[in-house]
Amino acid sequence: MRVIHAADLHLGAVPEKDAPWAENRGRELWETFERLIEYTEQTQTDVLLIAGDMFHRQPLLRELKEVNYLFSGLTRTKVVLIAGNHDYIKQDSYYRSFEWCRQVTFLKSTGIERKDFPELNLSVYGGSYYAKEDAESVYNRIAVADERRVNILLGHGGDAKHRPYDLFKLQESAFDYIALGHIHKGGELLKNRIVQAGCLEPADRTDTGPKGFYEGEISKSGVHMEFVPFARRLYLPLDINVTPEDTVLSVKEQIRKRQEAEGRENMYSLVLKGQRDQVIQFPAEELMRIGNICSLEDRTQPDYDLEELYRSNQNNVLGWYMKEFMQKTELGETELQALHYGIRALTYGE
Ligand SMILES: [Mn+2]
Repeated sequence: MRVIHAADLHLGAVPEKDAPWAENRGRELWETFERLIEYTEQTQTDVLLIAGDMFHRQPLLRELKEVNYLFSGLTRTKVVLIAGNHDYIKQDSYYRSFEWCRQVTFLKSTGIERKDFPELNLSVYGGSYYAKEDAESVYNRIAVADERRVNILLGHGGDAKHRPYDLFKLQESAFDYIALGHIHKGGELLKNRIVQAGCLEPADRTDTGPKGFYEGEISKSGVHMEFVPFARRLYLPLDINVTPEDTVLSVKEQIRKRQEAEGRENMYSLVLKGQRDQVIQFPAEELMRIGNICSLEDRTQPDYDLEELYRSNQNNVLGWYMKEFMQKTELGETELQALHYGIRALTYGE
């Protein structure tokens, strides 16, 4: 059968909401989800697994209705959901009473429950969070009812406070495929067997690298699941190597070119490295105005010839200041930074 395994959609999150170039980021998370449902329909997928944190917080009733509307248009697909630590089933959660369309199975037990799909010879095991944290290792010892069926475990967690699991125990289990969520980075813990889907769309700045879902074939004769990049935008590092020949304008041009090459829609953590001409300073605000830069770190050092500067200033306040640093055999980054700030203050009166 054809399966899509996604997780951590974080609908309702509004990343980068203060960035002028990303006002609609919250909306984009929804659009990517809509796109996923369209894709699921187009590919006539049999099972769509959503391994928790479909919502970033408690879902609103109208949000559940929108999600349900999208699921209700699926002509072939069975959707199986669990609640994660972000959208855990709170006392007054709409998850408790919501009536899903026939396509959806919501595994809302606090422990592990099983849902059989006889027409697919499939059993899906899973359960939901009832608190923000749940340190119980619920996934380590689950017995499978019938090994002749395709058995899938749908889980959420993987760190000490969120349903930690022992990879060896999962490996020893009788599950054909273990579809996990929670670790936004994603990855195949065991190829074609134990997989963290990663978040569908980066939900905050720490979610760097490729994002999407896993897709493929699962049957009793084998499992073949592949990562499908699907996010609208990614967070990427952007390192620029500055030389003493560079100016503010030349650096801006380099940033723009790199953004063109790696995708103008992506969001960048900019780091300036190397040596700059001593009269050049990079004004953060001006660089940020290029757009799609979510952080800026200027690690450049001015291109003073320290030895020469020290020699020619030995009898004035600049030399006295430099002496302490120059006597050391090696300077750490912080000391070097302090030395340069001092030189700048004493030389240019800034
Ligand atoms: Mn989570």
